[in-house]
Amino acid sequence: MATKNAKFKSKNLVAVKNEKAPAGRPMKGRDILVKALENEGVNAIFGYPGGASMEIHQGLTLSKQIRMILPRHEQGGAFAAGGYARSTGKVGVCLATSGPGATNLLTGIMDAKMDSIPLVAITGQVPSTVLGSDAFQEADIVGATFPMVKHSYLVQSIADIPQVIHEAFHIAKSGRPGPVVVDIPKNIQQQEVVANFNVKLECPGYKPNVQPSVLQVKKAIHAIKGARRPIIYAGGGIVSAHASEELRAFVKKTGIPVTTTITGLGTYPSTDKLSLRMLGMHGAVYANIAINHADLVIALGVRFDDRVTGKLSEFCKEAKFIHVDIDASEINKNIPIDIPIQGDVKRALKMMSERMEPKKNIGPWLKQVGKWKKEFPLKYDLHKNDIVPQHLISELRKLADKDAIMSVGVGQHQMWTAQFWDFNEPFRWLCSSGLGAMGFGLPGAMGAQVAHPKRQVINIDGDGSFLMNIQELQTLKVEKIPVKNVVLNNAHLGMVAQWEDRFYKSIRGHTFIGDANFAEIAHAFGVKSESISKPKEMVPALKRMLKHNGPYVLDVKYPYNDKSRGHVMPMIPANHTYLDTFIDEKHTLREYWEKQGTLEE
Ligand SMILES: Cc1ncc(C[n+]2csc(CCOP(=O)(O)OP(=O)(O)O)c2C)c(N)n1
Repeated sequence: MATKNAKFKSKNLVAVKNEKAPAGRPMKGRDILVKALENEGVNAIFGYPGGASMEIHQGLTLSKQIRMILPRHEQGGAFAAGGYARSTGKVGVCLATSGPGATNLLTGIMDAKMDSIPLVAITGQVPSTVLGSDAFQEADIVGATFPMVKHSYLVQSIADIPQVIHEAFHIAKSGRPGPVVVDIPKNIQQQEVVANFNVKLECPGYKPNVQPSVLQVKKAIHAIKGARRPIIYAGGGIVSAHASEELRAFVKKTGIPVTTTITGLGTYPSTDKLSLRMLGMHGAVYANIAINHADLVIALGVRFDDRVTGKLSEFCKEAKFIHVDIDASEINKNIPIDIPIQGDVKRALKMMSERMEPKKNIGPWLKQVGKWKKEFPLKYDLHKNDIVPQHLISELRKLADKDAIMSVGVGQHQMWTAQFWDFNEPFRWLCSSGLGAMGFGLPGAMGAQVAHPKRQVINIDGDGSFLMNIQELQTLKVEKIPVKNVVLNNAHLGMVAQWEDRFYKSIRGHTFIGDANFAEIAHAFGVKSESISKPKEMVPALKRMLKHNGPYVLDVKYPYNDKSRGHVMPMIPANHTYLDTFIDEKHTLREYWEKQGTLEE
């Protein structure tokens, strides 16, 4: 990723000053900031005040364009800004005071970095006159976020504010999107100047190339024409590039099957015949078998994450790779690429589609892929007395609006939702994927609901994850944000307990958390709620939740301690290959094929 950090602004980012002094009345720095944000089209900010940022909050009270949402923890604000961005494709904005306020943003900033989410995090800073003196609530937030951001600014002159904000938004959303920090000392917020909003972009060191090379595209087309077992491996880059339509057109034209990463869910309809749903550690068995039997992998906006590849040296040993990515540093990072295409994946797909004809030589491959799909479906068993989470997710999918936006925490519930929800469109799936940050679900959903007040926004959370930002229930209540929360409450840190069962002889190393009654907690926040535990209660309770026109918490109690239902299956243990997939609780794919006499290694 092209990153630049400037604790003190680098020469090439010094504000472009107009020759003539601007006309107009003097404005405070805080008001210049608010106007600059309005000029970027900002309509919501998730911000928590303090001494070094209250000046900005005063400015925001005067804005007619910007809705200020007060989260109850800065981490909630940063995740909410991420949820806003993930559901719109626009830049999410969060705001915090200096010191502890700023440091509380870190996890949300890192989450945006890992999943390439456009985010601008604004922090108040101690006055520039005392910077570096360990002043009260001073923290070097530019330094602390250095490895997490795409760029950062410590504003040193009030005159720079319009330029800095314009650049920050441009950098956050262009090329490979990511987080940008803007740190503004309090005295600069309070100074006055006649501002110049007529700013131009002057970033000579940052000009991401978007145009794919025609020569490389031609090479890719040649390889695709010749391939007999091609597969598309699509990721979050398709979402960032708004390239889902182009992906669908390319698949329609070529007939090549598609598997997606967890961030790529929704870029291709998961119920389509050519969809192989999600691949990787908890992906569909057939997706992992297919990609490992492919002769050509067309990787689009992906980063060959270890949760996808498993043991790198064994990943897709028979395949050639085409890799399209806007970020040159991703190409050849984990896997040597045969045909690299650096550029905008939307453009690359258009160029390839224009020059492609339908593939006629992949009939046997599609037949084989179809067989695997039939043989290894994603499945679960029902239980007479207990609610089965996968079943609940499938039932909720039937009851929810088709364009509902889904948010999740991190753990088993997250993987079950990824497996059993049908995703048809991008920007409807909010999931801390690369960072895997528990606590994302509720505030992530909150941010999306602010962006889409009329849409259904549902958070399927784990009890452990929900507890990490449970204070945001108060925000939902006070701000009238009608997020629906389903807490899959197994009294455990389920995913870690699953690893304990599989790799540590079920010794519980602090993974039992106790069975809280989340309905009662929600009630105390003034949020409507219900607690259920019996299968027959499930559908009526889900209906009641969806019908309610305010925020809601449905506490779903189910037992963890039944191995035959308690684990997320299938599972490829970390750093293993698709042959080591546990296709059920006890058996690997290797064992299954050995027994059938069909194993070839
Ligand atoms: C902030 C944070 N801390 C720790 C972890 C490690 N971790 C991954 S999954 C998990 C358990 C999640 O439990 P819960 O939210 O109850 O969901 P479940 O797995 O039971 O569905 C933990 C502790 C994490 N991903 N994020």
